[in-house]
Amino acid sequence: MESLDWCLNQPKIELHAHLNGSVRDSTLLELARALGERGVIDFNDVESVISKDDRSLVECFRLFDLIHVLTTDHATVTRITKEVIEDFASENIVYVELRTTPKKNAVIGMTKRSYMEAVINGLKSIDSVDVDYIPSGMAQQNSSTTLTGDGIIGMSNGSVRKKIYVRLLLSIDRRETTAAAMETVKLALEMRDVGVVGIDLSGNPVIGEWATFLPALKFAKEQGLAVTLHCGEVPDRKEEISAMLNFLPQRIGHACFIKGEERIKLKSSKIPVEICLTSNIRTERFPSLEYHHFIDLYKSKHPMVLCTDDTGVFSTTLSREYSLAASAFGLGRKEMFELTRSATEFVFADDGVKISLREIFDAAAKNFM
Ligand code: 6MZ
Repeated sequence: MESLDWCLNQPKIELHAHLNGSVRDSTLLELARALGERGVIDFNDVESVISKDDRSLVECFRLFDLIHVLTTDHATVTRITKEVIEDFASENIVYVELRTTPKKNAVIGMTKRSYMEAVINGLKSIDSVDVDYIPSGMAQQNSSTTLTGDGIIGMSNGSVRKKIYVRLLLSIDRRETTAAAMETVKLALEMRDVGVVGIDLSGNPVIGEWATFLPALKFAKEQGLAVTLHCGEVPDRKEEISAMLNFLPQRIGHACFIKGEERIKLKSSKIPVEICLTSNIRTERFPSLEYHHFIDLYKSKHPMVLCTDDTGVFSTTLSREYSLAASAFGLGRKEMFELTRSATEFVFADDGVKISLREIFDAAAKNFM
C-alpha cells in the first residue's frame, strides 16, 4: 500500500462529499448523548448504529435519517460544516465541493434558506485555515498572502496557514417532489454569490423517478448552474441511466452499474466520474476492489476523480482512498498526483479558481512526482 503519509501530504481535490455523511463519529456520539439525556432518543440504540462499521445501502440510508435527527438545528449545522471543512483542510485538500440537502423544519423555524445560511456561518466561523468560498470578483483580496505551491499560504508576518477553496452544491433528495426540487434550484441561484456553484441529485437510489427531478434540473442547467447526478448506483436502471446521460450533466457520481450501450455512451460523452471506492465496497456494490469499474475507466483515460462520499459513515479519508487505489490498482506516485491534478479541469468553480489550482499543482509537482 502506498504510504498513507505520502497520500496525506499530496495536495488533493475532493468533489463528492455529503455534509451529513462526513460528520465526525465523536460529534455524532456527543450529539446523541445530549439528545439521549433529554429523552428524545435512546442513546444506547443510537450508539451501536453509529459505531457499526459495515452497512448495506438500506442500513446506510437509515443511518442518514438518524444523523439528520441529530444534526438538523441551525447551531449544529454550523458546527458540523466547520468541523468537516477543518478535517478536509487538515489532510491537504486544497479544493472541496461540499454538497448538502437544504432542509426544512417548521418546529424550529428552519427553512431551506436558513439551513444554508447556517452552512455559510460554518464556513465563516473557521479560523484555523483560510477558507475561500466567495467567487472571484466578489472576494476581498488579501494582499499580504502569496501562494507557496501546496495550497499553503505564506503570510507577510512569517506564519504559514493552509488555504482551502470551498464551493457548495445543493442536493435534491430523491424523496422530494418537483416543486421541492425547484425550490432548491431557486435557492442555489440566489446563493451563487456565497459560493453555491451547482446542483446534485442524490438520496436513496431505489426511490423516486427521473421525470420528477428533470424540470428542476433542466431549469438549473438553463440558468448556468452545474449539475452532477448520482447515476447507476444500483443495478437494473438502464432507462434512467440512459436518460441521465442524455441530459449531459457536467459530472456523475458512482456509475457502478453502467453497462453495455450506456457504458459506451458514457465513455464517448467524456462526462467525468466521481469514484467513491470505500463507499461502493461498504455498500456491497462490488465484492472487492478487483471488480470495481475504476480500472476500466482509468485504462481508457476516462476523466475521473477519487472522492470520499461520506467520510463519517464509511470511516474513510481522501488520503486513504488514494492509498487504497494505489494498492488495489497499482498506481504509483506520479499517477496519483496526476489523477487528483486532472480534477482541476472539472471543478465547478470559475476559471480564476482553476488557474489558482493549476498553479498549486504545478508548484507541488516537483515534490510529489
Ligand atoms: C446517494 C447519498 C449517498 O445532504 O444531509 N447521500 N445519496 N448515495 C449515497 N451513497 C452511499 N451518501 C449520501 O448528506 C446526507 C445525504 O446525502 C445523500 C443522502 O440523501 C443523505 O441523506 P446531507 O448533508
